[in-house]
Amino acid sequence: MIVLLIGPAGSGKTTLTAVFGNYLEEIGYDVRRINLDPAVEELPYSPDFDIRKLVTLSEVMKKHKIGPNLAFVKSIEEIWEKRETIRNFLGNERFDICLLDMPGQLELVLFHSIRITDIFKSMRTLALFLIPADILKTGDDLIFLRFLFLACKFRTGIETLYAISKCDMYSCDEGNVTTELSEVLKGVLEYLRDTQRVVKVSCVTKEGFDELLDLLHEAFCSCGDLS
Ligand SMILES: Nc1nc2c(ncn2[C@@H]2O[C@H](COP(=O)(O)OP(=O)(O)OP(=O)(O)O)[C@@H](O)[C@H]2O)c(=O)[nH]1
Ligand SMILES: [Mg+2]
Repeated sequence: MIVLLIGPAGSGKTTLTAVFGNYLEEIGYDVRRINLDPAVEELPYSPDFDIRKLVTLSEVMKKHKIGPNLAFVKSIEEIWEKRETIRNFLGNERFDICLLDMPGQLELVLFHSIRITDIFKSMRTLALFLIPADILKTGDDLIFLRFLFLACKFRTGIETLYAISKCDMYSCDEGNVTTELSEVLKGVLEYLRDTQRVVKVSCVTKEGFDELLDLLHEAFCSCGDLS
């Protein structure tokens, strides 16, 4: 099985790849570790496949003379072009579990027109979404993170599970947080029931600006009707 470790920046994907990988080996699993982060400088594990042999963020920045954010977008395109190399590696290896350490830029998983997770889709793949305990304090946080998790699940089309990471550092009693949930859910349902008309804007033709301005004003209007 292949496990894609996804989650917000700094949620512990790389550390889990190292430490959980060691744990799995200790209990007899044949483990592979893949680094798919073109920006990482140092890894706490020795990758069996390292995307930096094919693409690095610094090279992409230099080549295109661009900053790190756009370079990340471009590096996803380059990884996609080289996807057969990754697929061949996986196809030729025999393992019980392959831990795949994804980049922290969640938007690259979610919002890029290329879904790099498609590289692994036809294989026996799960995604594990890490929710770092430090940002899980209230019911609101839980709702937000669950939506983010669901967004990953729908966007990738890969069976996705979630785990709370770094729970040694922070109290992460999801039970406490869940007690606030029903109140928050009521608010979410209200929010989803709201119908807001769709406004389309273009910065080239400047179309839709009047409608956008109307919408912004109406948000503060006592009638509260954005339909
Ligand atoms: N206390 C504690 N610290 C952790 C744990 N997991 C990760 N960390 C720390 O959190 C920081 C970020 O961990 P990483 O594993 O690099 O996180 P990441 O999700 O790979 O980060 P990006 O790739 O930059 O998105 C590091 O300083 C880790 O040592 C954990 O379970 N407990
Ligand atoms: Mg990492």
